[in-house]
Amino acid sequence: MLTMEDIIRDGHPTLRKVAAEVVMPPSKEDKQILSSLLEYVINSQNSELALKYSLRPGIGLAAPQINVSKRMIAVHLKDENGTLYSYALFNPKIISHSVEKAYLQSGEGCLSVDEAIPGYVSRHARVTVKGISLTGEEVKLRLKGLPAICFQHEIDHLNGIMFYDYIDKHDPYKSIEGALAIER
Ligand code: K1U
Ligand code: NI
Repeated sequence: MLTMEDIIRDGHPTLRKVAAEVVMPPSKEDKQILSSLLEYVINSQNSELALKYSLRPGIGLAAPQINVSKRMIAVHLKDENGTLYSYALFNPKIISHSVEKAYLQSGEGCLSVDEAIPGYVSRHARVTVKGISLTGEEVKLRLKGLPAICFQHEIDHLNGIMFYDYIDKHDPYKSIEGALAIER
């Protein structure tokens, strides 16, 4: 079981690397790593387990955050309608996206960043993501709202990009023209 001790923090070089594709079919070890990412996110949203193991709550996690530079992510969250998005994917890829932008009104956080970094993070409002599930099926997801933002945040981790890279240093709350503001 993963804990916060397994999560590397900002400044670690792995967080700035482009992660390698996972060779298909995945090895037993890669499947185990991907399952452990999803398990962390689910456990972290369980208040009893979060308290017992000092887990910081998260809605997503990417393999580079546990110092594994391979293209694997897990996401576990509900959208504004209560629909659950619970996915563990190998080699996730954004295959198309909207021109329209969106941002989280409350800003973003990251389990690899211990302090809050205020500001708007510009994202695509809608994305289509493809990837391979733990059972080997190809998954294609059309996403908007918080799920779209979360998948973009996690896929950025696979490319060495941190959420604060998008924040304007001089004006963190600079308005993003035509962008949708998303509440959570
Ligand atoms: O990748 C990570 O570091 C996890 C990160 C993902 C994320 C945050 C904000 C926007 C998009 C993606 C987190 O989960 S930070 C914690 C968080 O946002 C949250 C935790 C519990 C409930 C609701 C939100
Ligand atoms: Ni993050």
